[in-house]
Amino acid sequence: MNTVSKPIIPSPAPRSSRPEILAEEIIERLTYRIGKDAKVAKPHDWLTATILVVRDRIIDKWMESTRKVYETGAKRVYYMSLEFLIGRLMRDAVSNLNLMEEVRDALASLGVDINVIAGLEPDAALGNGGLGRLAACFMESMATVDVPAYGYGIRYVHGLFRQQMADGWQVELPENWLAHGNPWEFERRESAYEIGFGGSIEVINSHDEQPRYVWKPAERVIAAAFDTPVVGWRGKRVNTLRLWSAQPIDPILLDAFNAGDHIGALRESNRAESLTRVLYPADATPAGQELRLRQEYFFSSASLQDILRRHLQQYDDFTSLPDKVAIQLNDTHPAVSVAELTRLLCDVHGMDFEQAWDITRRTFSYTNHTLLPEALESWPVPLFERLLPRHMQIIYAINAKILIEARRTRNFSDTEIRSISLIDESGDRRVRMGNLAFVGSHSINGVSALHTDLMKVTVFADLHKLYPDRINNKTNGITPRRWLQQCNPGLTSLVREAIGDEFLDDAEKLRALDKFATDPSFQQKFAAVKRANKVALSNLVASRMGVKLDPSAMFDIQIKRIHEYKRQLLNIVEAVALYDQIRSHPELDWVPRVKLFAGKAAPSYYNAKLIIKLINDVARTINNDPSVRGLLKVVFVPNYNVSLAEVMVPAADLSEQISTAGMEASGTGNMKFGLNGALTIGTLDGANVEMRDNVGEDNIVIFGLQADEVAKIRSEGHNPRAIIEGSRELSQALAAISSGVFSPDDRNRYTGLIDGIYSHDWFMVAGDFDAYAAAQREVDQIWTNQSSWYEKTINNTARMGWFSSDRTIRQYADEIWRA
Ligand code: T68
Repeated sequence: MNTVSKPIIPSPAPRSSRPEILAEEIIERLTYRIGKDAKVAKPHDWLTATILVVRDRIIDKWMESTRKVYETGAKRVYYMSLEFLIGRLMRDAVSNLNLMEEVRDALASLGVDINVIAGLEPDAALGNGGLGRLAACFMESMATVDVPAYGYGIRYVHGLFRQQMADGWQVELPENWLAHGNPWEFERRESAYEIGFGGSIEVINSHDEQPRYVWKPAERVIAAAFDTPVVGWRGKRVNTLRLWSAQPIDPILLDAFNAGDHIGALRESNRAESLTRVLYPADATPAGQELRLRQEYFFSSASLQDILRRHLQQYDDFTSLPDKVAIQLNDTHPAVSVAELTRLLCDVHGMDFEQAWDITRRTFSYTNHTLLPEALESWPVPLFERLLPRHMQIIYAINAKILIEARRTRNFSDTEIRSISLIDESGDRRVRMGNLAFVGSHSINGVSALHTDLMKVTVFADLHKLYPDRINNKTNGITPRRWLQQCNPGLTSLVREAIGDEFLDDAEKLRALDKFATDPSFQQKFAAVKRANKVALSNLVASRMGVKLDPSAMFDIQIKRIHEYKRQLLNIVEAVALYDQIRSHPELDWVPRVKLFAGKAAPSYYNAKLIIKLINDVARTINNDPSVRGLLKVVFVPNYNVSLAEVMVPAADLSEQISTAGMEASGTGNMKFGLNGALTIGTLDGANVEMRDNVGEDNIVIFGLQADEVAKIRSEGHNPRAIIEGSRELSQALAAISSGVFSPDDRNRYTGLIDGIYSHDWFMVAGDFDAYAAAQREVDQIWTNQSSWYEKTINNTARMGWFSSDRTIRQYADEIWRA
C-alpha cells in the first residue's frame, strides 16, 4: 500500500514586538518590499513599511479567528453596507494591539517620528457621514466583543470628494486614497464572482408545477474581493472587511484592437470599472441614477454568492442558513439582496420558492436610518425591470404573497394595502426598497428610541400593523477606542490616574469618575487637558487657514453634514444676532466664543452649499470687525473628515446638536462630544433624548420644540412671519442677512434662503430661534462659573459609557443575530 501522508506544515513562529525587532523588520520591509534604501526613503515609504510590519502582527490573530469559526461552527454575522467611513487605520491598529510605545520607539530609533508618518496615511472616506461611520465603529466593536463578522461593501477608487473653499463656496475635488497603494488590503483572486445585468429569463419545464427560471443576463462583470483586517480592542479578535471591485470579464477586446479600434477595445473594460469608481456623495438626498442601482446590486450579489459558497462548503445544505448566518442590511442600499438571495436559492440552488422565502426572511435584518421621505429609496419599475428582470418577477411574487395575506387574513383596507405594497402606484410606478427590506427581514430596527417610536407611526405604520413584532430599537454607539483613547490621549491618561484601567474594557465603568466631578483639583486637570486639545486645534486652524484663535474662549462646535434639518442655519443666524448684541451692548460681560463649523454639502444640494457660503460671509465680516473686540469669532474649517473630527471633538467646550425635532434619526457626533467632555446644547431629537436620560438634565442644555409639537405645527399651519415679527433679535438678524449686509458683492444672495424661513419655515428656524438664543445665554451663564462648567462636563464623560458601540453590538448580537 502506498499512502501519501499529508505533510505537517508548521505555522510561523509568533512575532516578537520588541522595539529592536520591530525596527529591524521595518528596515527589512523598506528594503525588500518597497525597494528603498533607508538613506533615501521618503516619509511615505516609512509609513508603508511600518504598516506592513504592524500588519504581520495582525495576520496571526486573523487566521486564528477564522479557524476558530470553522472549528466551533459559530454563527457568522455579515454587515452589508454601501459605506464604511473608516478613516486612518494605523494608529487604530497599533493602539488596539497595545503596541503604541514599541512602535513609537522602534521608529524613533530610526529617526522617524510616528506622528509625522501617521499624519500621511490617507483618510479612507468610503462613506458620506453618520451611516458610514457607524458601520466602521460597528466593525471595530464586533471584533472587540468577539462576534465573528464580515463587513461587505464596495472598494471605491474615489471616496468622498475633497472639499475646498473658493471665495467661501464649496468646491468638490476628486479624492484619491489609493494613490500610494494600500498596504492594508489583500486582493483575493480566488474569491471572484460573476454579476449579471439586463437580459431575459428562460423558463424550463414551464408546464411543471415548479418550473425553473434561468436568467440570461445581457451583460456581465466580475466582482473581485479585497480584504482588510479589522482588529478589536487588545487584539482579541480580527474580523474581515471585504470590499468588492468591479473588473471586466475580458480586459481588452483583441479583435477590436487588432482592427484598429483602440478605444473601442477598452470600452467594456472601462464600463465595468466605472461601476466601483466613485462613492455617491449624496447623503439623505436621493441619488436616483442607474449607476447607483447597479452598485447596489453588484455588491449585494457578490456578497451573497460569497456567503452561500462559504456556508455550503462548511455545512453542505442551505436549510441551516438562518442558524449559521445573520445578515444585517445597513439601510435600504443593499435591500435588493432580499430578492437576490431568494433568486440564488431558487434558480441556482434549486430550492422551491416558499422555502427560499422563509430562509431569506429568517436570515436578514434591516436597520433604518432616516424618516425623511425624500431619502427613502425607490426605483422606477421600468429601470428595475430592464436591469434586473428576474428580481422584478421575484418582487412581484413576494408582493402578491404579502398583499394576499394582508387582505385575506387581516382584512386590510385599500389605503393600508397601498401603503404596504412593494410597488408605489401613486405616480410613476416605483419599487419601494424600504418595504422590500422590511418584508424580507425578521427584524427591523431604528437607531434611537425616539426614531424607533416614530418609525412605528410614520413610514412603517401599516407594515408595523401587519408584523407588530418586527420593529425594535438599537440605539447607536461609538467606539471609545477611536473616540476617546486614540483621539484624546490626555483625557485617557487623566481618567486612568483617577479611576484605573477598567473603563478601557468597559466604558460604563467611566461612571466611577462621577465622584471627581466636584473635586477642584480634578476639575483643574480636566480643564488643562481640554485647553491642550484646544491649543492643538488652534494650531491646526492657524496653519490651514491663517486664522488665530484664543484657546481661552469657549469653543462652540457644529460638525456634521450640511443639511437644512441639521440647522447650521439656526446656528449662524444666532451668531449674527449675538454679533448685533455685542455691538449694541459693549458694556455687558460677553463670554468670548469661537464658533466652529465643518461639514460637506451634497454637490447637488443648493441650499446646503449656500449655507456654507453664508457661514463664510458672516465669518469674514465678524472676524474683521474691531468693535467685536475678539469676543466672537466664526470659522468654517474646510474638508471635514474622520481625521479632522479626531482633532475637533476633543477640543470642544460646547457641542451643537440642534436638528429639528423628529428629523435626526440618532446622531453619533453628539455621543463623541459628550464622551470627550463637552456640554451639549440640543433639541430633544434622536439620541439626544437618551443622552439627557443618561447624563441627567442638569448636565445638558435642552431647548426648543419637541417632535410631536413640530408635527402638530406642520399639520395645523405654521405662521413664521408672526413669530419673526414678534422677535426683535431674529427679525434684525434675518433682515441683515437678507438685505446683503454680509454679501455686499451680491446683495440678493440670501434673499431666497431667508424668504424660505418667512414663508414656510419647514425646519423651524424661526419656530425655535428664541428658545435657542435663550439656551445659548444659559450656556454663557454656566461658563461664567467655571467650576460648575467642569462639574457638568466631567459628568458627561462619566456618564456617556452606555453609548459605546460595544453595548450596541451586544444588543444586536443578543436580540437580533442570536450570535
Ligand atoms: C445617518 N444617516 C442619520 N445617511 O442621519 C443619523 N443616506 O441620524 C444617524 O446617527 C446615522 O445615520 C447612523 O445611524 C446617514 O448618514 C447617509 O449617509 C446616507 C447615505 C446615502 C444615502 C442616504
